[in-house]
Amino acid sequence: MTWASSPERLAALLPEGFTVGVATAATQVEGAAAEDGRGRSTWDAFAAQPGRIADGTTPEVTTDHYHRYRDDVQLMRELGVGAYRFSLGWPRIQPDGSGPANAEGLAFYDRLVDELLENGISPVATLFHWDTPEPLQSAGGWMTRDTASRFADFTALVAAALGDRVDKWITLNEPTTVTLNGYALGIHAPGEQLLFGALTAVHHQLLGHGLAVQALRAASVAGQVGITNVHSPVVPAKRGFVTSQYTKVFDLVHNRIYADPVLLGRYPNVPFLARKEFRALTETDPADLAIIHQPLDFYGLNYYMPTRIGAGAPTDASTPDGDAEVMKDLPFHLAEWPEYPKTGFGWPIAPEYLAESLRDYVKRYGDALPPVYITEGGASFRDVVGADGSVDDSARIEFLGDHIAAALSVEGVDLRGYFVWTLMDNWEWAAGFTERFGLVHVDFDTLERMPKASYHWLRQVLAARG
Ligand code: IFM
Repeated sequence: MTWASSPERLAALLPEGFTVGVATAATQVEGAAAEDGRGRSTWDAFAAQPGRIADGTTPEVTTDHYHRYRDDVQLMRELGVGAYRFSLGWPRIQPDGSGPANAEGLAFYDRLVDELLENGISPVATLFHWDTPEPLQSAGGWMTRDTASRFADFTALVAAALGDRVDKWITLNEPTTVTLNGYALGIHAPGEQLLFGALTAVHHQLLGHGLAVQALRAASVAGQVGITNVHSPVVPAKRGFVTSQYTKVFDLVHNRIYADPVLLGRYPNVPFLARKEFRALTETDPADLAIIHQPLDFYGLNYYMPTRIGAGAPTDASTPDGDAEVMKDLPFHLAEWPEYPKTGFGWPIAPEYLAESLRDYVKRYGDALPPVYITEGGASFRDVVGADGSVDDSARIEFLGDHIAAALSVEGVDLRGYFVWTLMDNWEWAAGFTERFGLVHVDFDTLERMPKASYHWLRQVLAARG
């Protein structure tokens, strides 16, 4: 066990008022995919295509949170977390992606928010966690500018219904992942393989973010407003000009082209060798940047792992989230991290890079950086269920303790909280049910929930806080 996996030691590090929460997303936990008027999302369509999901499963049932949310809120209450980050299913609320709200769909979130508040847990709502309604996807999804306006309309609908009770609003979750996995590499919905052509989807997502912030402010929502992206510090595999240029390009693609326009109101400078590829961003209308650059109450950062870049085309198709043959067309590759232990997904466990991410944000954005929440952090492991039903996931305990402690070690950042990904094992996108990230084990046949050792550990940490 590492130093920070002692509950007492970790509890002593947590500043007063620091939020410890858990996070989920609608597609991954709700199920009830055809109930109460819910429409289809791009992920329903993607999962229905043969070969797209590792175990051939779909978002149809997942953990059935839609029906079991009361039990799940009790699990959170017993755990002692202060906040629950969930996402509002766009096709559940607006089945076609436009027009009036589906009252039954909206009523689910109304019940969920009230249940959380009655149990002393702050509701943190993500507006877009990847579930573009299928009709909007068929019209081009985020490659189409109109999707940004439809997203603003959706935001206005939910702001009117929940704006008096939601504590924090997150416009987009991980636009990086949507762009890279969904539009560039084709391993997530909608399955496009556009490589740098996917950058058009960046601008439209960010425009959607800006318009959504405006819609939330226009509705005078009581809660705070922010955005979440996944940050991966990018480092070169070796010295040399070419490797350093590709490292910069990947840093832009993964991190800067999102955070810079949101926090600074401009797209970053692009290395000469990639000027042409980034035109979809660098030649945009400055009026759009003014919309994207909205004052925010907080910035959400998800952190899982760093990235190492080597020059030269990849020799295999592997990416952190699955194989993408199209990767081989790139002039650089994602290099290994042999010096670190790995999660079940094979991701390097490197908490010092979370600290590095925060230091980097402070340095790059200075006063433009609002208070920060780590809105996701966690790890998948091949958990083994013991004969008595218990799951001894000590690797997850170490992961969480070390990452929270690393984040808290950084000076000069106004860090307000850490949300564990995730409350319970769920449907991990293209990996289906093969990667388990939860504090609570879910038997996907019976849907029975069984707290793992990491759940009991976090409960001890939070209890020891006093
Ligand atoms: O499960 C995902 C989540 O939806 C977004 N962030 C990364 C998690 C783990 O892959």
